[in-house]
Amino acid sequence: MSITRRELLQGAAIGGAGLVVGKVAFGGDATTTGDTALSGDVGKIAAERGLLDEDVIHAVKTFVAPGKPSMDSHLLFASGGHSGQILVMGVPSMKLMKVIAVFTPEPWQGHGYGADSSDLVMAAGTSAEGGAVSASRPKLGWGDTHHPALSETGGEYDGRWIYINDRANGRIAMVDLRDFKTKQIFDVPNLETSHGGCFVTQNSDYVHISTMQPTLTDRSKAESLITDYKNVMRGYSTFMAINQTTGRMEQERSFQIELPPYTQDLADSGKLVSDGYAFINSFNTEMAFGGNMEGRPPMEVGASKNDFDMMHIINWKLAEQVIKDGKFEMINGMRVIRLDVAVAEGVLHFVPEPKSPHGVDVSPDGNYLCVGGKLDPHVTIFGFDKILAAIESKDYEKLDEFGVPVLKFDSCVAGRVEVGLGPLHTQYDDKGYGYISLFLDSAVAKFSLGEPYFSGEEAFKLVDTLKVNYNVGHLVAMEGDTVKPDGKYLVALNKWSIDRFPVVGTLKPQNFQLIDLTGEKMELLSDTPIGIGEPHYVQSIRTERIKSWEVYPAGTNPLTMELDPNAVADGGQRVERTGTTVEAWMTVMRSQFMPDTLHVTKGDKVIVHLTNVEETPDATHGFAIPRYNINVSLDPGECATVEFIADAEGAFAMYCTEFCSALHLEMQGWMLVSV
Ligand code: RUQ
Ligand code: CUA
Repeated sequence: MSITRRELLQGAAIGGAGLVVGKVAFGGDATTTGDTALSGDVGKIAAERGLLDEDVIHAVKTFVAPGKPSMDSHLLFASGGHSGQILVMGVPSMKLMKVIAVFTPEPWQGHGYGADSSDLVMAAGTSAEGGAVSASRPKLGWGDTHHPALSETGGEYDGRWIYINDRANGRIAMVDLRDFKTKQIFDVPNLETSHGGCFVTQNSDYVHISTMQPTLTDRSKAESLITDYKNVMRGYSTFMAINQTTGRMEQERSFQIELPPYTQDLADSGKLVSDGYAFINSFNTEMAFGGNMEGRPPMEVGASKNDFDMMHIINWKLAEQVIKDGKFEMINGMRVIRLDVAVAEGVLHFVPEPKSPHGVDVSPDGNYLCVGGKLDPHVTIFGFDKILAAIESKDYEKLDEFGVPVLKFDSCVAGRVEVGLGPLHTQYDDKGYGYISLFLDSAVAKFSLGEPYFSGEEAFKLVDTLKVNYNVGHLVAMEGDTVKPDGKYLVALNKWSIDRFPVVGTLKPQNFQLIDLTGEKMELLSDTPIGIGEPHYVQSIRTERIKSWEVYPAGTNPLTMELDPNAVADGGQRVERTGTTVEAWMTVMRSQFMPDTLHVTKGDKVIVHLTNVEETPDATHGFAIPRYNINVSLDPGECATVEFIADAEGAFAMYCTEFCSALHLEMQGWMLVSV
């Protein structure tokens, strides 16, 4: 849908674009209102609201009329930052559709309040072998979601699963897109924190994550971080194998590659010509670790000394072979290829990258790697063909202090484009352009790639810049990470929103700005405040690729997506006592629980199997015993189990938390706990 300003003002092409003009007259009336060229009712309303012509055009380009949800051509899956969740939004409407509960308990969906399906997922995510949690504060009650990764087939999104990393604790979660629920949280061994990823390989064989701050390899020697950083700290690049039926990560088939204790930053997967490779940026090759009170420079100074840091080039297909050959060590339950082995086997190479780099993003054809150096005004564009040739001819500049061969910078660079200050992350459209965020300039720069997209004078050129407001981090173009981007729209994820929205307290919302990519110049269409968390990265997918279920087959446990053996059919109800265990099989439907009264003795173990027997989409019921902190959400067809000890006596109200019918308030019951 692309309407020029002229067409819109003339009322032409609108029907063809699928928009209904109805009573609104464009250009039908000769009189204009104020200094707008819009006429009739539209001109009048625009003038009253202080809107300019282009504002109206932008509104028409992004408005989704009531009852026409299909007009959102794409969905965004945005990280929710340290809210620990994923936000689902429509494009171009930019409306929030859903918050998917991931690392943090979320009461609306009953995530983490007693149901087996979410409690088990959350508990499993805190048990890495070799991991440590405080005994006095043992529960990881939050995560810091950063980089979502949609599953891919042949480098295109397939709408099966989405993975996201927990920057805080080095975990990865898997969300099943059949029901938009979190099915697995995996605490990756040997990772204290994470950043590099998530990305999936082009056929979702693996989901990748690497360390951010490196890991202390011997927990019992904390002070050796100060005295012996270079030897006791290590980074890890992790390839978590994905089960192709369930989407779950499988530790036994996964592996890690040990890395020097630099700070591994963003990473991306090779695709097409570079399939089988992974690329991880790093900074702090200085190996600074702060200590300003002890006379050492603060981290920001210590880590910014070198003119070049090192992009890690990992040949993971070769690493698979090294693992097969048994050249690994088991560390905390994970198969690890040691650094010296990775070097000897040719799994790991470095190429210098300028000035504290941040994003590395692989182009749709797989050949270009665009790197933004936070302290360098250029985007540096590496050619994978050049990198491969340099590896093959051993075109090394030197070996770094860990023995890793460093390829010659000049041999690997395809082009450099001066784009502006603070370049970070690159996205791609369908025409061979890259779009890079400029944090310091608060802008987006559009530049051209080289062959086969552009050649000669036209290649590697800055072609447009657009101001955004303000302090932009990531960008997302529609399917802009895939082998076939859609172009059309770009979203800038701005960290600050000064003056853009009404003041809603001292913490202001962040600002997503929607940008039209269909014209020659980028055009800002809308601002959207994000009231939940600090989104870091977003992936976008064509709406039609999502084939979510609307109701579960009766009695489905979301954890297995199969019939739960404890599900009851319509109207079934049963209570059994064995010793001090009371087990109930309960039917949940409009507008009652069956049974609705539970008699237990103080100290009993209570197990309740709940089945929502509804077959109507949206007929979700809740099951809460508030004073026991139990709050379960049961979607139509869903079966869940709650288990607890009845350790407080009294008559406890049970009720349904969703307004499910006219007699929703009547949907309640009692748990009677006697001594
Ligand atoms: S990065 S701070 Cu995605 Cu620019 Cu995490
Ligand atoms: Cu069921 Cu309200």
